[in-house]
Amino acid sequence: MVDEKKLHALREEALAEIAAARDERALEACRVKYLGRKGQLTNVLKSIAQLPPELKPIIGRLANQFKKEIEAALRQAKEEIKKRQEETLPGIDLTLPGRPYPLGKLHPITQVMVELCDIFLRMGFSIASGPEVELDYYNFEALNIPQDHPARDMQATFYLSGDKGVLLRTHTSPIQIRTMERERPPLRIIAPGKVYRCDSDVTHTPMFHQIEGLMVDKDVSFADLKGILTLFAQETFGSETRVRFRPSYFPFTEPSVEMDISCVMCGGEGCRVCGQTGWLEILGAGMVHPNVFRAVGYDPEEWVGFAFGLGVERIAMLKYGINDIRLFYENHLRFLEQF
Ligand code: 2NM
Repeated sequence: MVDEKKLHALREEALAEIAAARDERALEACRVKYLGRKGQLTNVLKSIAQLPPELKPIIGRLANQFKKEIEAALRQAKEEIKKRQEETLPGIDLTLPGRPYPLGKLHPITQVMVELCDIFLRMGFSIASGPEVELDYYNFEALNIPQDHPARDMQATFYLSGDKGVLLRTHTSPIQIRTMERERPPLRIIAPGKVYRCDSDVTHTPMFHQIEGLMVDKDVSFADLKGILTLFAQETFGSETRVRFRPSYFPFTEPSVEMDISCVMCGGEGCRVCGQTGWLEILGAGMVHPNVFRAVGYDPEEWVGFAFGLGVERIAMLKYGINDIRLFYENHLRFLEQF
């Protein structure tokens, strides 16, 4: 026969076992033991009918109250076990940092190309482009470099046709010629791109990059050339950079000059990089030759212009203190990742 004392003891036992259960299986065992079809509390509830009438309501009420309490305790314990399992999923530690994600970037030569082009874009120049496979006419003839001109050997050309009429452009000047053929002045353009010369050592690769520029108007002067190229040098190498212009020769400009900057390594004192001169050559330039204007149908009496050309790899080498141009094209990640 159950009495109140036994019933209280049964409740204590059940709640203690539920509290001690570590997993869902242990919890289910508790439920079966007390509330199952043959569970201890179920048996009590079944036996109420045989109790003396005065005990029936007391034991009945108590047993039903305990049943609810045990059911609630089972529910709560189940939820806590589930929560603890979610927090400790095997093999997944949500506090670990993410895996490093290697980012790609632009090639250093492309980075310098963009940087140099931006300087000219800010000064009002527009970007022009053209084919890398060119005709002799655009690469040489229209640039005042006739068939027998020594400048043709100077730029060891890759020819693509037996009659030498088709070639890989040796400079980006044919872009300027094509642009002048298409458009009337005033003109202010830069021509960035790949160029090809049969040449290979620590300072030459068979393919390299050039940026050439051209400004044509009624009243462009050599002073404009000096002003724009001085500003370009100071934007590229720092505002303390000094420049000097030396007389030179190009078939497509007259007069022609080469521009030097004060040495980026020693600041002009003289060092190994500048060969103790304090100066570094960075570009060639000049006033466009009247024959070039005639070739594109501009009247040389009406229009004047200046043009310039520079090698992007050379500027990148000076900017970053690199002594072998081939490093740019060996594609070693430990080199490329530094930029
Ligand atoms: C240079 C140096 C001087 C040049 C000239 C032209 C054109 F098409 F307008 F005649 N384009 N680029 C030029 C002038 C290029 O490179 C060292």
